Amino acid sequence: MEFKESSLGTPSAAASNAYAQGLTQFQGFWIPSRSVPTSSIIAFQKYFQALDDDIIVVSKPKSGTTWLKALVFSIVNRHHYTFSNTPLNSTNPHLLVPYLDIHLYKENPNPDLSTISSPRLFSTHLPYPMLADSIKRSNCRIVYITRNPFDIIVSLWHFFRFMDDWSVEDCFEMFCRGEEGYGPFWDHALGYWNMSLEKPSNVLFLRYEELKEDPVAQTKRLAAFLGFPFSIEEEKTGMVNQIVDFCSFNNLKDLEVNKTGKNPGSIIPNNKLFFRSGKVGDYVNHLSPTAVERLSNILEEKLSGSDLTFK
Ligand code: PAP
Repeated sequence: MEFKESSLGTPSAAASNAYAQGLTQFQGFWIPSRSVPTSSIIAFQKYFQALDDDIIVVSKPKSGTTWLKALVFSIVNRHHYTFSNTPLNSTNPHLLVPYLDIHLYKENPNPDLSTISSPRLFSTHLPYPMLADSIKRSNCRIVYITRNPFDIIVSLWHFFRFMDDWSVEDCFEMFCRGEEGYGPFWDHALGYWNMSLEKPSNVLFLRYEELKEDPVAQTKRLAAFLGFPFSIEEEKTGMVNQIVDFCSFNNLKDLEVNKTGKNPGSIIPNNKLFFRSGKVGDYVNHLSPTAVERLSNILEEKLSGSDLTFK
């Protein structure tokens, strides 16, 4: 196993960028090892035993994870809760669909997950090659969400301003080098893209922009994939729309827990940071056309030979 500390291009950027300084190259990807020690990844890979009905939400940070967790939780638990008593009213989605690496295997190298009721909902930002073998061998379902990388950069830059005095250009440069949390971006996305083609009943590949464009259709697609399809009766009575509305940016961001709450044990100072603007295409306000062209060229090269494209 190879470890390598991140080195930023310029000493001044390195001095001010705590996020980048915390990156460690591990098993071919850049891991934010302050929040995800490599020991917790190793423990997860060694001990996690996937069950066939497990559901695992996967993403790179800032791709729509919080939104997808809320949707998955709502779809799977819709017969257990109403919209007035769902735990989502008082608990941030990240706690309801916990991270295997950032939470569970960090707190305890071999946690007892046997008491969690089925289907168990987990999440991770880890790339496909780093998943526990038991996941790859099992029949469990992986839902992957990705987003156009330009908006990811802007979202990431804003997010880490709570601890980093960095510019959007610093963030952009790191991204282009592939040197950002769980990056390179293209290798992360390609891993799940290829698996979604190879094992379509086990890996669903979603895009933030498609979810924004037609949330009802994508939520139905998601529910069917998860094995919790909406009945005709549910569709008629508006259940899909209600879930979509409940999990919308405007509704979630205004819940007290997401306005003023903080997840216990998290390095993130408040849940509000998970809800910034929730828009597609905000990058045009922050990245120059030259920068966009440069990253587009990098992506074209890195994704060549695959059908994977980003809007
Ligand atoms: P995470 O990796 O830290 O969990 P993640 O949830 O993947 O972050 O992404 C956060 C982005 O999703 C933010 O985008 P922005 O910075 O461009 O605004 C956030 O606003 C957006 N987001 C959060 N919840 C929703 C939602 N319900 N609908 C749409 N976008 C959302």
